[in-house]
Amino acid sequence: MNCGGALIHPNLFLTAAHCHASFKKQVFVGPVTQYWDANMEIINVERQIPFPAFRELPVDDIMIVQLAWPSTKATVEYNRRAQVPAFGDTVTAVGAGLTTEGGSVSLYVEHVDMPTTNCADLPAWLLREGPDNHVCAGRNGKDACQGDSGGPLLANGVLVGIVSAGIGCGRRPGVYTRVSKYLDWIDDTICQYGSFPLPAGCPPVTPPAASPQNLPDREPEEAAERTPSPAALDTAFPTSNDYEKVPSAAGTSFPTASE
Ligand code: 4AZ
Repeated sequence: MNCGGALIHPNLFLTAAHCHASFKKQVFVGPVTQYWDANMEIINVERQIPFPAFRELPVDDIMIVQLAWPSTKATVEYNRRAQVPAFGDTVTAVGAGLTTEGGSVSLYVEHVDMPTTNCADLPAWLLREGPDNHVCAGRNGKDACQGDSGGPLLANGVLVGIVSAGIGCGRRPGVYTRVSKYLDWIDDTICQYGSFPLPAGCPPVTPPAASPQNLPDREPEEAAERTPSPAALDTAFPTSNDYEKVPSAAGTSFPTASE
């Protein structure tokens, strides 16, 4: 079963850590349906960055996937406020997963509006971290289902949750990873793995000046004779190398329909 995700930076999307098997090689970016659509972009996966503490669903079920080149699709704003969504707020789950429990996958990206609900009537194994790390929402037939995992839960168009787990579909509230709990990690990961331009809040990228401390541990005369090989420069300045590589790859490999 496939998973969804939400683009939070041109080359990074947010999804569930338990979706790692779905995002190994390539992803479709767009409003993704089950059949080919000329608006979809096909982009290779560069790396998966699961939240470091993730072990098994539904604890810390959050991951960022780095694309090999940036998407041209619009990114979604992610929620920065711990008090959002408030209890009872209307939230919207988006995905192309099953339309009913045990049913068939949707041919279209669909969405469902529902109120956030109390997580307390879910079994303990679903809420091992306590409700703070989750948003619970839905029931009475309004819910995410298999195949929607990793996809967005929105409040007023802002990403507040990630489809994570549930008991069946439409019977009990669904469990979503609460995005605002992982804000520092998301911000840091964007600064570390995002394509340029980076968000204004990222530390400035200044390649370290070549100095004896940056060279391999050798005798001074030997180090002075050494000219750094291209490979050594790659390791020393990964960010400037990325900067040159990413835009040209986007232009040549997979032109989009609009070009
Ligand atoms: C799943 O298996 C899944 N009802 C995701 C969400 C829900 C159930 C199952 C919520 O991906």
